[in-house]
Amino acid sequence: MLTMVSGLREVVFAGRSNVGKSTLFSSLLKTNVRKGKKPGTTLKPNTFQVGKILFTDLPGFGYVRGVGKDFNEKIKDFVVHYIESNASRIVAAVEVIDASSFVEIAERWESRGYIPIEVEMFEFLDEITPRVFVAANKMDKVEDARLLDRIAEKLGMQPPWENWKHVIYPVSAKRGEVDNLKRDLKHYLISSGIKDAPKAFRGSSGYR
Ligand SMILES: Nc1nc2c(ncn2[C@@H]2O[C@H](COP(=O)(O)OP(=O)(O)OP(=O)(O)O)[C@@H](O)[C@H]2O)c(=O)[nH]1
Ligand SMILES: [Mg+2]
Repeated sequence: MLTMVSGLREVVFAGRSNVGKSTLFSSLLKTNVRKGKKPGTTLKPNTFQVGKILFTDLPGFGYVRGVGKDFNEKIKDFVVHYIESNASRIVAAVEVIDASSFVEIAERWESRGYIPIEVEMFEFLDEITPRVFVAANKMDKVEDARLLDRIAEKLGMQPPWENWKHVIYPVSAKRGEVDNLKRDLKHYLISSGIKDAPKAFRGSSGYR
């Protein structure tokens, strides 16, 4: 049970390396964080705070070229530990996935007998945070939108994906096509009593 004291509240952005977390963070919010051409650009959290709402862009877990397996494990442990230790103030998590490669990567893991790391992360976030928004990013690279059904299925949601529009948000952070996610995240935060929330988002000024 969350104690709704007047302290800081937090929204975390999590996901594999290179899925576009930092790009999405900057296209939703009135801030510019470092984005990279190379995976592993964000090695420590970027934060953006407006009043009592804190947004955190976490480092990407999963395979990061050139840094070795131990380092990757450390990032994943860091992310899990960060979320666990801040759970009392986290009101939502945005799990960013690369919609154009998610299914293929998940199936590769499954064929080796593993639970895909992004599925595991979704289940973890779903359990520990009050609300998870899955940002299915890089939709500009997806030719057949039915791929979203397969993404939903991998995450344990019965297709069609349209039945899960309050969970799965197809976006293109690079093109700034994020209005669906922006609207629902903003409304969710307002309805959670976070009056500073609207001021944090791009294209919105002041209270509403
Ligand atoms: N095509 C396409 N590319 C995108 C989109 N969003 C981000 N990218 C690209 O994906 C690459 C990684 O973006 P980042 O925002 O740095 O990804 P990240 O998830 O923060 O990466 P880490 O910090 O390494 O975890 C960059 O080259 C972005 O330009 C998108 O919507 N479409
Ligand atoms: Mg990043």
